[in-house]
Amino acid sequence: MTDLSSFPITKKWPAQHPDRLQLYSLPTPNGVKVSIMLEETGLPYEPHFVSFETNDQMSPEFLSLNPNNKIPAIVDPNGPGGKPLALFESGAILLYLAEKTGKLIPQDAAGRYETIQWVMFQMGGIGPMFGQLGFFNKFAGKEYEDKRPRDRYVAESKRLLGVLDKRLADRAWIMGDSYTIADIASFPWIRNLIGFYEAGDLVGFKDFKNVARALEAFVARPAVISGLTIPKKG
Ligand SMILES: N[C@@H](CCC(=O)N[C@@H](CS)C(=O)NCC(=O)O)C(=O)O
Repeated sequence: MTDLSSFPITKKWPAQHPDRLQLYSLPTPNGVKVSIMLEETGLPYEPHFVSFETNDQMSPEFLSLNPNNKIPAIVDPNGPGGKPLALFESGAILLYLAEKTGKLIPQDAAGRYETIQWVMFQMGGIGPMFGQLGFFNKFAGKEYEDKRPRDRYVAESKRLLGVLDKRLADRAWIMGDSYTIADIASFPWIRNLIGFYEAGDLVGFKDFKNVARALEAFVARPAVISGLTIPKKG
């Protein structure tokens, strides 16, 4: 029987199935990257809901796993060398799971690094820029009279969408015919930008037809449909 008691996070979120990968998350654009990946690969896992309403991400138990107080985070009881592995940062988790399962990343070195490059493009560009646009368009920043900060992130988001649109002009997915972790990293953010953040008109999303086509294919995948609502509240 696997023992995860050395991980303080399991005190607040007890593992019913300690032999399964433990996911601590919330269905946000960063959170669902991991639940979608887990659904796609079929790895057995146990999801735990981290509530922002009660600031769970600031609890000592959560911080013991991720000192950066952000979801998603995991504990894999069966990590490298058969030892448990704790990990945070969605990009690192996607890479780890792709490597562990041998799925959703090309096996040749060049294809592998090209995929990692596009995951980094999402982690360093799409995520942070779209996130700021969300703040200035939908949340507290909406009230600011000076629209220059918002417009800066609109311009940068448009530019990033343009880069992706060009990449997808002659490809079904970011890496071509193969659906990979680069798609799992990116499309939850694009869905969120035009959905929850209500910024579709602002960024002129209708002009990014290749991104729109790939997004449509992404959200139709059964693993994506399931992953988008995991973990459930409660
Ligand atoms: N770079 C991190 C970002 C994670 C992140 O920003 N998570 C947000 C939700 S999408 C969060 O946990 N926010 C809680 C907080 O900042 O207190 C990753 O990709 O994992």
